[in-house]
Parts: sequence; structure tokens; C-alpha cells
Amino acid sequence: ELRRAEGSRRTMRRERERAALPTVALAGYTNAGKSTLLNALTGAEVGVRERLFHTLDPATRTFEISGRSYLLTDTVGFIRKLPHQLVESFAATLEEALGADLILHVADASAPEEELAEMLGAVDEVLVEIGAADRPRLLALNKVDLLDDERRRALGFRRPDAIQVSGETGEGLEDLRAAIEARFLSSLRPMELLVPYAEGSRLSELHDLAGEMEREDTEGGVHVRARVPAGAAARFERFAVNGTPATDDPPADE
Ligand SMILES: Nc1nc2c(ncn2[C@@H]2O[C@H](COP(=O)(O)OP(=O)(O)OP(=O)(O)O)[C@@H](O)[C@H]2O)c(=O)[nH]1
Ligand SMILES: [Mg+2]
Repeated sequence: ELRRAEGSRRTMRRERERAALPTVALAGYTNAGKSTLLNALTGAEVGVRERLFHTLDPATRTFEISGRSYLLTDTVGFIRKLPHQLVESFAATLEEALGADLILHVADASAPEEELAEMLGAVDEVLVEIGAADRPRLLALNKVDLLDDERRRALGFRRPDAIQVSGETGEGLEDLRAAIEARFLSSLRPMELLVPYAEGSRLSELHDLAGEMEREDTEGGVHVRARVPAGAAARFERFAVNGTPATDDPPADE
């Protein structure tokens, strides 16, 4: 009984932690270099920060960009010519991607152009199929260490929004971090909140989410101006002081 309670408490904490941080899900073909990129992006922070999240599955790690924490989740790689009936079971493993704030599509840019185009298209199709078509997406063209300058330039012309990286050498990782952050910042919602002192844990959650925030202690609680991820904004709605109406709550007396 005790163990069960502990288990469910752990689950609840995990849910809370997951919900609190913006999530980036890796997707793409097998062998594209997703796991390598996950290690490259998060490697330096495994340790102190990781202990907070030790209950998360090992495929999920935290990393920071400009003081803000993100979760990065690995997924099973797509395989070539996935039989249609497999798409469903495969989709289950991509559940993470559906809930992610950003899908980081990783592709092996060392493949010949025709093959690359085919793989990119196939991944897009599966994302549509599992209902993730509307998720914000970023394309990382990986393994550019294997390419000559001419091929890199050609890729740059053809796919100007993609980030060219190498999980192996670390090249392009700064660009990738900047692009992830830019995507994320553009989805933030400015909020003005009054958080009662009794809700201190909310404040630390907000701090994790919003990174920098303006705060002032007042009689009624902590007055905060912060930019909150759209997906988390609803949780702070009840503290809003800038006239943002609570969304889902029905009128109290009906
Ligand atoms: N040259 C080069 N090799 C890379 C790079 N990234 C990954 N690799 C290699 O590509 C192979 C596949 O890398 P993984 O990270 O396991 O690929 P994955 O996308 O996680 O594959 P699945 O887990 O099967 O979906 C490994 O042999 C890596 O060493 C890179 O940037 N450059
Ligand atoms: Mg992998």
C-alpha cells in the first residue's frame, strides 16, 4: 500500500515536472543521429540538473538555453517503407511528439539529395498521419561534417530554414539552440500575475518556465510580469491581474 502511494506520488511529480517545462521531441529516420544529438545537446548538463528529473524515462533529458530549462525526448526512429498497418503502433511510440512544444526533425544530410528528399517527405507524412501536423517543427540537417562546402551551400539554398549540425563534432549546435529558443520565445504569452505568498511553489514553477521575470513583493502576494509558454498559461490564469479572463471555469453560481 505504502509502495503504491509512493509510486503514484512519483507519477504525479513526474507529470508535474513534465507539464512545467517546454518539451522538444526528436523525430526522424533511424540512423539520422537523434540519440547522438540528444547527447550532444544535453551532455554537459547531465548531473546536478538531471537528479531533479531522475524519475523521467532515460530517453528524456533536460538542457538549458539562456537559463531556461527544456526537456528533450528521444523517439524511436522511422524505418524505410513503413508498412501502413505498422503506422498505428509506431504512432504510439511517437506519443511524445504529439504533446511536444516543438518537434525537432533530424535527418541524415549525408544521404544523396533524392534520398534525403524522400525521407523528409516520409517523415512529414507520418507526422500528418498521427495528427502532429500542426505542431511547431524545426529541421536539423545532421552529419554535415561528412559534407563538402559545395553540398552544404546547396542544402542551405534548398532548405534555408533548416539548421545544419553535426552531433558528432558539435558543429552548428549553437545555431540549433538559438533556433529552438527563437521558436519557443515566439510562442510565449506575456502575463501579469499576483501570486499569493501561500502559493510559493507556483512561483518557483513559474520561474523555471519563464526564466527571467520581473517580481515585486506586495501586500497581497508577489506581483510578477513574465512571459509564459502558451501551453502552461492556463495554469496561471487564476492569478492574472491584467484582465485576462479565466477560460474554462464556469460561473461559480450556476
Ligand atoms: N559523421 C557523423 N556521424 C553521426 C553523426 N550523428 C550520428 N552519427 C552516427 O550515425 C549513427 C546513428 O546515430 P544515432 O544517434 O544512433 O541515430 P538515431 O537517429 O538515434 O537512430 P535510431 O535510434 O535507430 O532511430 C551512429 O553510428 C552515429 O555515430 C554526425 O553528426 N556525423
Ligand atoms: Mg536513437
